[in-house]
Amino acid sequence: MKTSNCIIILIFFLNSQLSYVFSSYHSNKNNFNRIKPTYKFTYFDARLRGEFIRFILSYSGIEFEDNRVKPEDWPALKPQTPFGQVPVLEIKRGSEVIEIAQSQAIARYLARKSGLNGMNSIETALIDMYGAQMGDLFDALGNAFNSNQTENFYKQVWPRNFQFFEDRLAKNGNGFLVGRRLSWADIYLSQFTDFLGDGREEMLKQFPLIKALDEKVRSIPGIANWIQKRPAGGF
Ligand SMILES: N[C@@H](CCC(=O)N[C@@H](CS)C(=O)NCC(=O)O)C(=O)O
Repeated sequence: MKTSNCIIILIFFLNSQLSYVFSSYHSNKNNFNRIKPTYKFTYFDARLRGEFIRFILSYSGIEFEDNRVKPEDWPALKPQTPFGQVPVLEIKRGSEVIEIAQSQAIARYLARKSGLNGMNSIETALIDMYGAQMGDLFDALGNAFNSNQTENFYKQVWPRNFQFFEDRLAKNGNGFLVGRRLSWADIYLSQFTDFLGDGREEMLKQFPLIKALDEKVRSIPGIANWIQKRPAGGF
C-alpha cells in the first residue's frame, strides 16, 4: 500500500474515533446537567455559623435537608467531614457527591448561583471583605463567650464593628453594602443581628441603616418564610 493511502486511512480512522469521543462527552455532559442536584446542609442544632447559610439557601429558593447534628452524634461524624468541622454543604448529583466545608466558601458558592456575589471582580472583592469582617466578628463573639467577656464584647466590640458597617452603608448610599443590589454580605450582616437576642431592638436603634437593611432582608419572601418555620429562639 502506498504511503499516501495509509495516511488517508489513518485520518479517516482518527476522525471517526474523535467524533465518537466528542459525542459521548456531550451526551454524558447533558445527562449530568439534566440531573437535579439535592442539597444537604449539616450543622449543629443552632444558628451560630450556620444560620446565614440557611438564609442564603432560603433566599435562593433552594430546597435543602436541614441536617442538625446532635452533640452525641458529633464524634462519629467529625472525622467524616473535610476538616473535622461544620458547617458542610453536601451536593449530590446522581452518583457524584461533593462536600463543601468552610461557611464562607459555601456562601460564595450559593451566592454565585443566585446573583448575590457582585457584578464584577471589584464588587466581589468588597463582598468578600465584608464577609471576612463578619467572620472575624463571629470569632470575637465565640472568644467572648469562651472567656466570659460578653459584656465587653456587646458594649465595645459589637458597636465598633456595627459602626464600621453603618458608615459603609452610608458611603454606598443605596441601602446595600456593595454595588446596587443585595449580596450575601448584606444577608450575613442582617442574620448576625440574631445574636443580639433581647437587646436587638435597642442596639439597632443606634444603627438606622443596618436596621433598614435588616428589615429589607427579613422581608424577602424566601427568608421571611424560613424565619417563620425555623426553630424558635436559640443562639
Ligand atoms: N472557619 C470555619 C470554622 C468552622 C467551625 O469553627 N465550626 C465549629 C462550629 S461553629 C465546629 O465544627 N466545632 C466542632 C469541632 O471543632 O469539633 C467556618 O467558617 O466554617
